[in-house]
Amino acid sequence: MRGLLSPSVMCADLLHLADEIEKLDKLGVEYLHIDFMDNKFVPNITFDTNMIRNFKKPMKNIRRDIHIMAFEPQQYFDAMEIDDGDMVSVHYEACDDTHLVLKNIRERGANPCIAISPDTPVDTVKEYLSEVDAVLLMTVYPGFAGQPMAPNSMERLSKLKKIIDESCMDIKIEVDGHVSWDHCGEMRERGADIFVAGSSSVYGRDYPLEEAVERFYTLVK
Ligand code: S6P
Ligand code: MG
Repeated sequence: MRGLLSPSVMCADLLHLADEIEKLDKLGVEYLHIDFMDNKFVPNITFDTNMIRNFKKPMKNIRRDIHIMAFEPQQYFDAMEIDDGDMVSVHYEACDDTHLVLKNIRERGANPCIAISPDTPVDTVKEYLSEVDAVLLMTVYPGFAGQPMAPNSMERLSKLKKIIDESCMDIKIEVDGHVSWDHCGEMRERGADIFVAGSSSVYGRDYPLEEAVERFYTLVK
């Protein structure tokens, strides 16, 4: 299966979001990466829950890939209208009871994912593998687009791939943060399946969106 693309909507043209989403949908892009922040777990704010709910409107085939960078993420699920078709990542570092939060996502018919920040040991995810469909490996510190890659990210990715292979479970690896033109190919080789593409690739404004998407798929096939 080819590498799957999840363009980060916080890096898109914010004044024309419906058009941007429609364009990605028509291009056959798998996911729309939506960052939600509470200004506590991370020192920033992006889209509110109302907007995240409204992102559904222009979507036909593309799916929401909601990355919640917030403490106690379950408090936002109703307002975001999380349901089947959504992929939802919650941070291990932000949940009191991560098992319960992942179960809540599953019960809504969505795909639960566990996210880990760069300073969290990769081994931490072992305990959750039977409850998730993907692990989101942060390759920058959560909170902002346009950052350099966090140290040891490539080694961490290989380690995560080994852990998942050894588990013999069907779990995808999503990489998020400085997934650049220069790094995405190596990330694919090291085992990443889903690629969050932001200002360092698809939204770098160096190519028109259609061309950028095509170029990305070629690099991660
Ligand atoms: C960061 C967020 C990410 C960014 C993405 C942007 O807190 O979770 O999803 O949107 O990293 O891409 P880039 O290429 O600017 O790092
Ligand atoms: Mg993200």
